[in-house]
Formats: sequence, structure tokens, C-alpha cells
Amino acid sequence: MITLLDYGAGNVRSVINAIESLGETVRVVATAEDILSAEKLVFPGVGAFGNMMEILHRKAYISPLKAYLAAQRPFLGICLGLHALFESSEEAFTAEGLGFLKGTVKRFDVTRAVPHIGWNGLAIQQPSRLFKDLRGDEKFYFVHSYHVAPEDPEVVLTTTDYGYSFVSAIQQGPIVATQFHPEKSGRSGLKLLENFIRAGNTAHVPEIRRCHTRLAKRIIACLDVRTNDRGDLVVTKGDQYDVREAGEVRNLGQPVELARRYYQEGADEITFLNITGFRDFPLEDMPMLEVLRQTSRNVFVPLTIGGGIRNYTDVNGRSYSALEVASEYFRSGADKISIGSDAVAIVEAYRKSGRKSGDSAIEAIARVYGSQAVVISIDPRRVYVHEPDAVPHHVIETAFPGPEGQHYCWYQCTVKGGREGRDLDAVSLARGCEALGAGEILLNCIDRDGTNTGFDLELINAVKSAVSIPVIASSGAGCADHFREVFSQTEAESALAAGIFHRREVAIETVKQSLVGQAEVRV
Ligand code: 1PR
Repeated sequence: MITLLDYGAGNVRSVINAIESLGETVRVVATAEDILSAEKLVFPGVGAFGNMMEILHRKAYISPLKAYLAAQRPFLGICLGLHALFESSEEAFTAEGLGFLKGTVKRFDVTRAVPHIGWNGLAIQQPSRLFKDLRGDEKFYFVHSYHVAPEDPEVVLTTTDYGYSFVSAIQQGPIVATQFHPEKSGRSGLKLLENFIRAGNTAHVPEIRRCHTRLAKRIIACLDVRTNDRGDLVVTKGDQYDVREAGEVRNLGQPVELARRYYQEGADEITFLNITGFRDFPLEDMPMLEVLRQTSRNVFVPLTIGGGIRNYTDVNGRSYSALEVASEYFRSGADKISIGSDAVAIVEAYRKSGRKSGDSAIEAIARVYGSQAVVISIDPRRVYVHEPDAVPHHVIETAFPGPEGQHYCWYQCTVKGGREGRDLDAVSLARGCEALGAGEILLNCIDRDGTNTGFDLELINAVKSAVSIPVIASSGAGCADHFREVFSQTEAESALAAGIFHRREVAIETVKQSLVGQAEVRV
């Protein structure tokens, strides 16, 4: 039996699911005594260091944890569960760590996008039982803005490169901890978890030993979900956001089944967008929560969910905060939430007042779950103008002139699934969201959506050059070559597609194979 330390933030469900999928039972820590009596303790963590340490203190888990570690009992820390082992963190100067290992946790000091999100490799520094049956060139899923800096080089198990080389796993006797998320790292991650649970005492050195590693470009499958006119929850797909054909909502399959198929076919991430979430209330729209629960039981890559994440008052006058809505999604298996319409309202208010309210959905969710868990979904549409200073917006010169021969355009933000245009451009929205603490931008494009004509590279370059957080290029993918184009002509960290995958026009594997040698991918 595995004992799991859940301190109440983030997606612990997926760690439980991953362990259970290996045929093991999980007991969740309910009292300090459960820690002391654990046979094998897993401590997963997401969110913020300060918040984590505060909860560990409040629950009186600090001393039993220290005693467990000091007794050199089997321990697997994941992400913040690794950070907790150190003395302190730049993420929260006043919070003290467990101090089991000497050293601190530092923020990435790189010119690249932070958080470091995605699949990266391991440069193995010493043998370990964790490596049984691994080749050594596998990639694992990372999502973090801070990394550990141990004083003792002897504890370094693996390093990973992102701007520079950082410590991505430690080992000290039976105590191991990883910066990456094995529970979100597909088959390789499950193998590593299984090794923690079952491998004997023999330490292994994988066949392939890399000195340096590279972050892969991510290929994301997106499922737009809604209820059709018969009341069935279906994956649909729009043409420039129009999901109806001959009056009926297009039905391209069942969300749970499709997600499972994309996982098996090698998707690096799966995104669900509840596209009518802006008018429904997600906590009443239980099917989406159920979709997440079922999907996370056997899909071990990151899951993002969007649609309807905002403050809400129900018919009985009870108010729910966006944080409560998001928490329900995290508890059901989501790793990230995506905010669409509400992000526009938040940034409009922020720009008007010139100050952060501190309690917007973006700020509140990032504070508890970390910036990396907050994705902003932008739904922009091109608006052509004759002159660059025709409007007080971020205007670009375009190689694709407008209907009246205009050589300039700006990208107008829309809300409610493209139904309503706002007086805000996509670049300003992305910048505002980054300032408020968002961790990633999902950049759709209404003009390209469902057209199979390729990504809007001009839009992607305009937004990507304005922010330092990762950008997901979305809308318009029609063939494998469009992915090569987006990764060679923009700095986007990942690319998302829907229609071509749903209609089996191009397989995810074909996309990845065509990128080999052109861009780093997880194959
Ligand atoms: O506003 O917070 O409730 O979130 C609603 C979410 O639903 C937003 O993320 C918004 O983008 C999405 N959405 C709303 N209406 C539609 C629609 O299609 N009618 N879908 C919609 C957005 C766009 C992409 C799509 C890509 C790739 N779908 O996610 O998957 O364009 O498509 P392609 O590869 O086939 O071209 P809120």
C-alpha cells in the first residue's frame, strides 16, 4: 500500500489514478500518525511553496515528515514535494522548508519563457532503482517556475537543461524526488512510478546517457465539448466557431473516448473546452466534471479544462467564486484551467483602474494553484485598417491584405465564443493576463478556426513577442506541414489542433514524425 500526502492543493487525483493503474492501493494521509506508519510515502505537490508549508504546519505534518525522512524510509516527492525537502525557497522568503537537504529553491533565471512547461529529458548522474527498464532518452512532463539547488552534489540524480542545467531529481538512499510529474508523463512516467513501488534494491543505469536535454514542442489535441440538441454531450467542431451543419450541432465523437484515443496516439496534452460554458454554470454542468474524472483514470498526460470559469451566482442566490469552480475541476483531474471570456473582463477592468484588484479569477487561482495552472484562451478576430495608427490598438502590418486592400490589421478580442467583439486587442489582453499571473496563452484565431489553411503566424508572432509566458498556437492546422511552419516561423512552444485529428485526416504520430529533425518532439 502506498501512502499519499495530500495537503489539499492541485491535482492529487491524477497521482492516485496513476498508482492505482499499476494495481496498487492508495491510502491518503488523514492524520500525522498516517505519515509515521507509511510503508512508502508519496508526496506530490503543485501550487505555491508558501501556501504548501503553511498548510503542512497547520495540519501538524512537519514533525512526522521530518521523522519519516530522518529514518530513511521510502519516499517519493514530486514537484513541490521535492522543493519541500530543502531549507527555503525564493518563492516565499519567509517560509521555512523541511531542511532535510541543504540548499534552496531558486526561480529560473533565463531569457526563455517561464514557467518551464512541457516534455524534457533527463541527463542521468547516478544509478538508481527508478531507472529499471528505462532507455534513458525518454521525456518527462515538467511544469514549474522554480528549481532546487542542492549544496551536496552527491544527491543529484538527474539534471535537465532549460536555458541552463538544473537539478531535475534527487536521491539519497531510499528517498527520491523529481521535479517532473511521473503521473503526467505517459508510459515512461508510469514505469518510473512502478519502479519506485516495486523495483528491488538494484540500481540501474539506462543504456542511453545524455549530457544535455531539450524541451520538446508540444502537440495538443483539443476537444470542443457541448450538449447537442438531443441533450448528448458531444465533441463538436466549428468552422470559424460555427458548430452547426444543416441546423444540427456537429457530432465528432464522445469526449472520454476521443481523449483516450489521443493519449494512445501520442498527444502531449489534451484540452477540453466546454464551449457553451459562458452561458451554463459548470458546477451544475456535472457531465464535464465526470468527463474529467473518467479521462484522468487512464490518460496520463496533462489535461486542461476551459469554459465557464468565473464568479457566479446561482438561481438560489448562492455565490461561487471562480476559484471554487476551478478547484472542482482540479479535484476532478484537471491540471490546468483555461479562462476565456472572463479574462477579457478582468483585463478591461485592470486597464481601466490601472491596478490589480487581487481577487480576479486569474490572480486568485494563480495564488493557490500556481501560475502554471492558469491558461488564458484568447478568441481573436482580424479587423483590417488602412493606417497603422487608425485605432488605439496593437496594429500589425500584414502580408495578407484585407478586402479593401488594407495592409494593416489588429486582432479584436471576443467573448462568449466569438459572439461579442470587445474594444481590446489580443496583444494587450495577453500582456494584461501575464501581469496578473497567468502562466500560458492558448491563442485561437476565429478567422482560421476549422479552415485547414494553417496557423495565423502573424498573430502568433505579435502575441509571442509581447509576453514571456508560453504560447500555444491554435486554429487552422490542415496538414503536418503547418506544424513545421508554426515551429520554424514563430517561437510558439506548442501547437494545438482539433478538426484534422477528429476527422482522422492526419494522425498525431504523423505530425510528430514529420517534425523529427526540424523541431524537438516527444516520439
Ligand atoms: O469563455 O471562459 O467560457 O470559455 C469558453 C471556451 O470555449 C473558450 O476557450 C473558447 O475558445 C471556446 N469556444 C467557445 N465557442 C467556441 C466555438 O467554437 N464556437 N471553441 C469555442 C473554440 C477553438 C479552438 C479549436 C481550434 C483548433 N475552439 O479550441 O479547437 O481553433 O481548431 P482546428 O484545428 O479545427 O482549426 P469561457
